[in-house]
Amino acid sequence: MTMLDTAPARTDAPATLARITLDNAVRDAIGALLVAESDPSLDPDWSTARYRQIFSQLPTEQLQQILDFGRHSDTAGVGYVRNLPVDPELPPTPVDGGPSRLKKTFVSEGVLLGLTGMLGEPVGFTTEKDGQLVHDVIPVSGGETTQTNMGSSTFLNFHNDIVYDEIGRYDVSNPDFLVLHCVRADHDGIAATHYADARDIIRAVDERTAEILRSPQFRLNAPGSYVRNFAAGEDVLSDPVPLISGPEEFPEIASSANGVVPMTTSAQAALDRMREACREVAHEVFLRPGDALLINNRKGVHARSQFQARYDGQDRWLQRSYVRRSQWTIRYRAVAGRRVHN
Ligand SMILES: O=C(O)CCC(=O)C(=O)O
Ligand SMILES: [Fe+2]
Repeated sequence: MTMLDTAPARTDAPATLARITLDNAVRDAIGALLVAESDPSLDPDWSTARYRQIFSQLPTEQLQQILDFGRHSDTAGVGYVRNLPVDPELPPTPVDGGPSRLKKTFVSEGVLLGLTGMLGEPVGFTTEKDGQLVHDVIPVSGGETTQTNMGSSTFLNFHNDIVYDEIGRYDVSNPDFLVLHCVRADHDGIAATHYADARDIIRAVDERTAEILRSPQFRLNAPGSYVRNFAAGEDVLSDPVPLISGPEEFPEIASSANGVVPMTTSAQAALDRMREACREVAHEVFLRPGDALLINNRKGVHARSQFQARYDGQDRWLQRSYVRRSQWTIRYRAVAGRRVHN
């Protein structure tokens, strides 16, 4: 695992982690505007317009850095944004997984959707957090060992955020990016978010493994939340897919936290090697309030370490958004009369 602050300088490869730290003055100026805004779920289209206006206060270089992160194939897969404004007062972390009904200000939601708006469009899926644009990622009692965002006591495997889709592919209509924004850290400060970039993974594995990863010998299980809520707990496997695809220089990776089923013994060996490689090359970030991670959901896979949940109102609390560069190509999933997707 590459510790962030001790990562060796790499001269031969593009940096796969970008860092953006706001100046205190910029943080305070943006915070003062966000604290006056109301709950964005009341009128999301108005609010996202307003957040674009507010975040245009970033210095041009930082704005460009975030825009470049969203638009170019050769930029980093993960962006670590720090010193963001925080809410003046925080209610307890909801023990039921949220949303909180006690949150009086909406600074964290504004930061999340403001960053989202620089990468693309926030999207909601009815099968994930009921179509909401702001997802609460909170440990939930009973979910400790699940491969979902309710988990805590087990390592959440390297994965992309995928969505069940009748077309048989879960890696097509899924988000291009996700943003993770830390509202509250875990008690012990040990919960780490990992990101492994497919470019680094490919470099770490041998040619034969890469070749197998590029062949359609794997089936992805649907997300844990889908299996639980919509499939009576039964696995729902995708069509056979490759885990790595696309040009050598700009590979795309697809993997499921809730189970990847290799169809041959060599595919199993390649998957095992890929998982090992993920741990070897991953960036590791311990998110704190005021930190956000911009995650390219195609260039790499992410994971979360174990931590201890206490369900005492002070547990780890992230907010998350799903981002598409365009909603046009997923219009076949549009829910009539609502601006969400099924
Ligand atoms: O909790 C984390 O750090 C990551 C969780 C995750 O994978 C997600 O919310 O998609
Ligand atoms: Fe995830």
